[in-house]
Amino acid sequence: MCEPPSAPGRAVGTRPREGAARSCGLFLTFEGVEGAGKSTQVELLRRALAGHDPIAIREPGGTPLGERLRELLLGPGLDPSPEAEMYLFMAARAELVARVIGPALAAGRIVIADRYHDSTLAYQGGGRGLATWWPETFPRPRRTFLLDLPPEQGLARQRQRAADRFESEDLGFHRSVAEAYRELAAAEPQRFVRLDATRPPEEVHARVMEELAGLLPAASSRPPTPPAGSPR
Ligand code: T5A
Repeated sequence: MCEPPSAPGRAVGTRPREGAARSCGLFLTFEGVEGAGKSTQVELLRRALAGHDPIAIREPGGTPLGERLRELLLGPGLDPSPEAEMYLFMAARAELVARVIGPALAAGRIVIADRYHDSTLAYQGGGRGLATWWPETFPRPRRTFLLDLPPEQGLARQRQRAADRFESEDLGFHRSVAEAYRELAAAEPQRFVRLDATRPPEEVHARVMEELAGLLPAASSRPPTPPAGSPR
């Protein structure tokens, strides 16, 4: 059974929330600008690690509440204020941490996330200019793969489909997001792995696998979970 990490002194009136404090599984996240290839890499990694029965999730989403918030956040019409937007992303994440990520890590599972809290730091912090922070109850990923791609190239990859609320932002916004990601990676070089996302998907995936050598537990004997009904 996993042990909770040693907790620093906690302020009166606060308590660790369910599922958030324990983290003995392996938590991996993918980040980057629009169209950088995150979903492609999450799927390649999920298949490569099938013997470990990993859990793949996307943000915002991954829970009934998170999927509802995703519709509100990405769809047109509501145009929330920047601060309201930030708290809605974090509410979806709090639910995902409590219901999926925390319990999975406590059970020793591998969790692969298509975006996580670094997206809030980059988009709402860098893009919208808000003051952001890392909540104590959100587990830190062991590795975060930052797919480096000039924003204009990522947006060009998405042109075949209708743009959501974020893809419709101007290039200056997306450049600020990209710059924020670079700063986040520079501040935590032991967690972030920057990958050249202009390379073909299989090549990027091979670099991910190289980086994971030594981090992966021995393959589990647990039978793979069928895709239907999985959190992603
Ligand atoms: N957001 C999210 C916030 O503002 N704050 C937050 O806290 C969070 C969590 C999410 C939006 O919400 C914002 C950020 C986002 O704008 P989303 O629909 O989930 O919206 O958008 P993205 O996460 O950006 O996902 P995308 O599907 O747009 O991009 P991906 O996943 O990076 O790219 P992918 O894999 O779908 O690939 C895009 C295209 O490129 C091709 C693929 O085949 C596909 O056609 N491709 C490549 N082409 C060439 N070379 C490669 N290496 C390629 N890899 C993929």
